[in-house]
Amino acid sequence: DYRFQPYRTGYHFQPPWHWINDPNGPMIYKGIYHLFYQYNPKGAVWGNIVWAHSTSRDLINWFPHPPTIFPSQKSDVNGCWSGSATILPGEKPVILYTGIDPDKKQVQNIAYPKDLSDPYLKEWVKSDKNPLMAPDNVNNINASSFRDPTTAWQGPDNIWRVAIGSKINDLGFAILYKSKDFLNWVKAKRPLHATRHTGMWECVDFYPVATNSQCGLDTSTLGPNVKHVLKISLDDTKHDYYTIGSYNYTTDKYTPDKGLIDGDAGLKYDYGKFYASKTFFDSAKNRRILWGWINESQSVADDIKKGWAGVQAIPRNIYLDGSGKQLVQWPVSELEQLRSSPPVNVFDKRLEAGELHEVTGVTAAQADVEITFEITDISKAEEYRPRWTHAQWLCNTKNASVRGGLGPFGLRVLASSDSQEYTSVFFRVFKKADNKPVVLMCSDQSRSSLNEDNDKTTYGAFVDVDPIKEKLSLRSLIDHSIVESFGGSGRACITARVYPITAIEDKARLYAFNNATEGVTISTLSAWSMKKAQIS
Ligand code: DQQ
Repeated sequence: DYRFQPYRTGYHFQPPWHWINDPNGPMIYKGIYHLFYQYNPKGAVWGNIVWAHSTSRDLINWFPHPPTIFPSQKSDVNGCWSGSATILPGEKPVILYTGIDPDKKQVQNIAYPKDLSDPYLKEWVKSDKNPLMAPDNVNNINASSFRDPTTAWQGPDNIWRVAIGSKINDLGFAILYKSKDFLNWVKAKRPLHATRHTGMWECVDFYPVATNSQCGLDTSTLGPNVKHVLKISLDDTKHDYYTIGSYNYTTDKYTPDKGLIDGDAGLKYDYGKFYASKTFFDSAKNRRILWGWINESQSVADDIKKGWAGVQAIPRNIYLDGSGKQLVQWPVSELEQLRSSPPVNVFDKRLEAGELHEVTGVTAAQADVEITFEITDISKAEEYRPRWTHAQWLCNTKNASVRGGLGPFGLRVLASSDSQEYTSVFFRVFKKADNKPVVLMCSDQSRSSLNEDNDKTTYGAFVDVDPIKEKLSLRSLIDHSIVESFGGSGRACITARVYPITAIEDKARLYAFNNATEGVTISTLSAWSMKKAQIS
C-alpha cells in the first residue's frame, strides 16, 4: 500500500519515490549547494540510471530540479553512472562522469553548465569530444571495471590529475589520468595506488586534510601540514574504507602511513550501511563535507511495495583527528536548526544494573539524541582478550542482551513499549592486561523488527577514546527507518536501516539502558524532537 509510509524520512534526503544510490558531484557554486545522485526515474530497483539533481542553501532543506545528466550521447547511451565535480579556475564547474557506451563499455565523459549565470546550474551540456577516456587495445583497461572519476586536482606544474577506480582480477587500483586542458587526458604509466585482494574500487575519493586544524582544504592543496586521504568503496563488501597517507606529486604515488591497513581490514568511514560516499570542499565555510548513500535493509519485494529505496546520510563535516591516525565525522551544524527547543534533558543520572529509563516528551521516531556517560573506575570491566580484534564479531557475540561489567549501556531506539521491537546502540568497555580501556561501540539490529525479511546484521567498531579521561559520548540521529550513530565525538560511526512493524510514528519509544552488572552514570542526555526538513 503506497499510502502507508511510516518509513519515509523526516530530515534525511530522499526523493518522493523510486530508487536512489550514490551521491554524485557534490559542490557549492555561488552560495548554492548542489547534490546530484544516481536515480532510477522508473522504479524502486537499480536501473535506467540518470543524475537527479537538488539544490540547497543549508545542506538540509532541498529544492528538486529535473535530472541533469541522462543518456543522450553514444558515450552514455546505456547509463550515466557516478562521477564528480571540479571547480576550474574562474569559478567554472565541470563534471566528469562514467557513461556506459553502446558496447556496455565504461568510459569517462565531461559535461559543462549551459549557463554560468544560473546559480542552480539546471542545464548541462556534454562535450562532443566524449568519451575523453576509454578502454582500448593499447591501454589494457578492463572495460567493465573502469568507473567513477574523482574530483580532479591540479599540481604545482599546472597539470590536472584525476583518478578512476578499476581492477584486474582481485587487484584493485586507481588509474591516474593527466591533462593540461581538462579535455585531452593521457593515462599515467602507474596507478595512483593499488592493493591486492580488494577487488573493484568504486567511487574512489582522494583529498588533502590539514594536520594542524579541522578546516577543510581545497582538493589541489599540497604542502607542509597536509596529509592525503584515499577512500575506496569495495564492491565485494559494500563498505567505504580509507587510509591516511602521503601524496608525492612528482611521482604521482600515494603511500598510506605505516600502521594503516589498505582494504577490508582497514578503517571504515562508517561501520554500518554507508556506501559510495564522496566529499567536497565547501569554500564558503572552509570545511570538507562527506556525503554517503545509506542502502536498504529491506527485501527487494518490500522496496517495490513501498515504491522507493535508498536515502542519503546527513552530510558530515570530516577532518583529521588530533592523533593523526583517523578521521572524525560530525553532522553539519546546519542540522541543528531542525531541533525543537528546548530539548528533554537528563543530568547526572545513575543507571542501575539492568535499568531501562524511558525518555519521554520527544517524537522518538524523528529525533536527535546526545548522551554522555561518565566512567571513573574500570576495575569492574570485563577483561579484553587479544584475539577479539574484530569489532563486528564481538558485537554479535556480545549483543545487547549479554551482560558485562561495564556495558552494554547506551540507547534503545525505535522501540515498542512492549519490548518486542527495538534497536540498541551501545558501548561496552573492556580492560586490557595493563588496565588500559578498550571501547567497543555496537549497533544491534537483531531485535529491530518482527519482519523476518529484513537484513538485521549487527555492526560494531572500536572507538579510540579513553573513557576515564573524557566522557564517553554517543549521538544518534533517528529518522523513522534510519539510525545514524556517532560514537566518541565522531571517531566511530555506525548507520543502520531498521523497519519495525509496531514501533512506528507515535508508537516508537526512546530509552537509555544499562544492561551491565554494574551501574553507570549518565552525565548528560539531551533529546530533541526534529522538525521536518523541506526536501521534495
Ligand atoms: N554505482 C554506480 C557506479 C558505481 C556504483 C552505478 C557504486 O558508477 O561504481 O549506479 O554504488
